[in-house]
Amino acid sequence: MANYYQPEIETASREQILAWQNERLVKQVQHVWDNVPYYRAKMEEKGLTPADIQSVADLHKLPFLTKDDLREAYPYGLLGKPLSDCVRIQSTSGTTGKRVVAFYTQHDVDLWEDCCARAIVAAGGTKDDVCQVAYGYGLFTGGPGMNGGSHKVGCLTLPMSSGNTDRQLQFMTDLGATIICCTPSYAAYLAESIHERGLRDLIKLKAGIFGAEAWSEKMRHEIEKSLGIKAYDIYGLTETSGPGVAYECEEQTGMHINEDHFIAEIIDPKTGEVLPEGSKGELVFTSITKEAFPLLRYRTKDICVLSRKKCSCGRTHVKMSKPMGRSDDMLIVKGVNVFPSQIETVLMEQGYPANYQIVVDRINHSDTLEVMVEMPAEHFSDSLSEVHEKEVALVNALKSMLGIYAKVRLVAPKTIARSEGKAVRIIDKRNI
Ligand code: DLL
Repeated sequence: MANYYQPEIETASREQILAWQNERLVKQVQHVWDNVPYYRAKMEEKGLTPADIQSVADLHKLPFLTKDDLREAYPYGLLGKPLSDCVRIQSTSGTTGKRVVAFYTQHDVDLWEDCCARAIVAAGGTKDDVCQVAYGYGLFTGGPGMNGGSHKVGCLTLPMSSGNTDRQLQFMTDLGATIICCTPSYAAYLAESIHERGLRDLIKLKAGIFGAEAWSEKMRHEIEKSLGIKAYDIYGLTETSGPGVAYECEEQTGMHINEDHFIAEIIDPKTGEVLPEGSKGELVFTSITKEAFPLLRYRTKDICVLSRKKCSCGRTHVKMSKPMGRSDDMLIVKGVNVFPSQIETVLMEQGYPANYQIVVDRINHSDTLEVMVEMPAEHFSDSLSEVHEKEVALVNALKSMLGIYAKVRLVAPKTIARSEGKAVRIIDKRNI
């Protein structure tokens, strides 16, 4: 019994979607050519003019954009509209160098909020719901995007922002929040706090919309079980607007990409070659409706797989798998590729909570990998030898998943700092 926010778009025929994409791509390329000298120069370098792009089939000819381009063009170099037409910026938390600043016209904000509204309705949201938005507000896109989507659906919106767990739980119980939007790691922390305070019976939540960071299926099941909700994934990035680029429906087998606004490609991150459907590779987005910050062939660095298998929810837009990692988050330890998500899967399979940290170092010219993980509270009283046995079991499980030795350190519950936004999972001391 699927619900849609914009049924005629969400369930449009594939032919219709392609027709929209063809028409909008041609217009977008012309818009960029006319208004974004930085990208026009890239096209000229390849000997391209807008006439070379007649349809989606020509997309592969266009040059890529990367985060480095965004930094180089900072702050106004990729603007597609005069500043006087822009009404908003959002920005990334950016760990190094310049931040990414994305610009929006009112029209851009409007379409972005529609995308977030689609996600909320797909999670069962209606005007009768109370939607608690516990993503950060401000420069981060999570709070503002979901806030706008929640308004559009007509939910009573609780603009909590992230953090202040006591206040979150007070509003959640007093105002009977039915939908919670936050990072999955904060959702896990909220669940933990709810149980500790004996509030479980006062919680009316039915759904959670969690994204902005990687989370495993195991973590989904844990959160669903402890909060008694259905947990939906949502994906997006500041560069392409924010949350709502893709979102999950009740099937929970991947996220529908809003293809009336974005064309998705999967490429080989090493060669840039476009890969056939079903291949695992780097996700690339072309925005086809953006006015202020139109990005053509933007390399996300997120590794995933696309699928056009028919979805039981009736939506026809392509689905992306959960990102399996980032091409830049992939650790290379002793020459072996290690994704944090692989480690998380092992930990959760072995019954550990998602509170862990991965520490990579280089000692005597040799890489070391250490996984610090919190013991579940019920095991904390175990004897030293029992703890050691558990560590050995984890070392073996990690070895069979990763193919290399990882030292395991079981630590007391609540030792690893909780995050209110995106969790910090990796400490790579080799870069220091
Ligand atoms: O995290 C936008 C967002 C806010 C998405 C709220 C969902 C909910 P950035 O801070 O620019 O934007 O980070 C974008 O976060 O390239 C992915 O690597 C990662 N990411 C976002 N959603 C997911 C997800 C927001 N559902 C980067 N699963 C992206 C895994 C995700 N990773």
